[in-house]
Amino acid sequence: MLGTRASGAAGPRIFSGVQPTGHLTLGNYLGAMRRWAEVDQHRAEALFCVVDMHALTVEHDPARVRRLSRQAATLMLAMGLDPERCTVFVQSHVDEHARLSYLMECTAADGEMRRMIQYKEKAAAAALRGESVRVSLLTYPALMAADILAYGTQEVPVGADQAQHVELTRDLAERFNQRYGPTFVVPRATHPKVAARVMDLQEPTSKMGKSGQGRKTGVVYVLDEAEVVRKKVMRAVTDGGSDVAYEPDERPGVANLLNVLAACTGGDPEKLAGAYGSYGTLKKDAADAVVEVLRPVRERHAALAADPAYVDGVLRDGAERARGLARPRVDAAYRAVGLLA
Ligand code: AQP
Repeated sequence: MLGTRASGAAGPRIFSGVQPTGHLTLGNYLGAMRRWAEVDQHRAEALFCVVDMHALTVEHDPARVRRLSRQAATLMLAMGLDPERCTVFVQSHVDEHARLSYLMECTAADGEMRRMIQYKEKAAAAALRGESVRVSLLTYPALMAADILAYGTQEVPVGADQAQHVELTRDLAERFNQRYGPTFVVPRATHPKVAARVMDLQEPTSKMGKSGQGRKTGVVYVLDEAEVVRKKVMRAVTDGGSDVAYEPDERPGVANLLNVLAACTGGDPEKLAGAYGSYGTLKKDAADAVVEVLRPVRERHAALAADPAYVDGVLRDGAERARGLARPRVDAAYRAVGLLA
């Protein structure tokens, strides 16, 4: 049931996405998106998606979601995704995601959804803010499973925080296939060797995250000016002791800086640790490396943002191609569960 790919090269089917819940961060870039552009689109039939419906699972401002969706799509292209090589689109433009999501909800059990770490964390945070918890926050992994399974995806390049959701997707695919006959490919998550979980520079035991209002000093945003990036990295919280050692459990702040530096320069965090005698020089080199990695992305983003008609065209073509790939499988799933053709 595999369709034709944008570029013609053979390879595994790949799908991944990013939510327009905030400005994209260095974590999004190093954990997932850089690989999409540098590796995945060249070796596979790959689809990359702004998963905008996921941004509705928490309190949201419609205008902001719209703005961030456009920005995320523009950044995907600025990071090097080439519409001639891969399919770039917006989730809500392809109805098959929502159609299949319902079947995934009918496959999943309440208990397994409630076990998801992101659900627990975000539901607790919403409760603290006095907000009600949307049902969609609980069922979000069913929609994510649909995003992946609709395309016969084999590999899902994501950061480590998404491993649990991909595991659930595997379970749902296997369960569905067992109950109703072979319909879905069982996918697997892939993670980068380093920086699979970039931590907040001010709270190095928490993931560097983009959601929530307001810009955070521990979060490097992909579109931050070079001087802002430098300041944030130079002010990163480090740990007790003054020698530089790679000990993620005991010294998460320093380990995070070493991971970021290694990811940006192609090095190994443990080996890099031996090359530094003080936190100051490590921070300076990490800041320089991040600035250099993000510079071309920022420059290309500025050029692309000035041409919204081009971005719209890419998304329109992408949605059409994605629809064509997803529809036969989703139709087959509808028939398999007993819905009339
Ligand atoms: N800190 C991170 N380190 C490594 N990878 C990360 N990713 C996200 N943060 C890090 C990876 O980026 C891809 C897209 O992420 P997402 O949009 O699904 O989720 P998010 O950025 O984590 O934003 P959320 O869910 O709105 O919440 P917050 O920001 O509050 O956590 C994924 O592949 C993800 O693994």
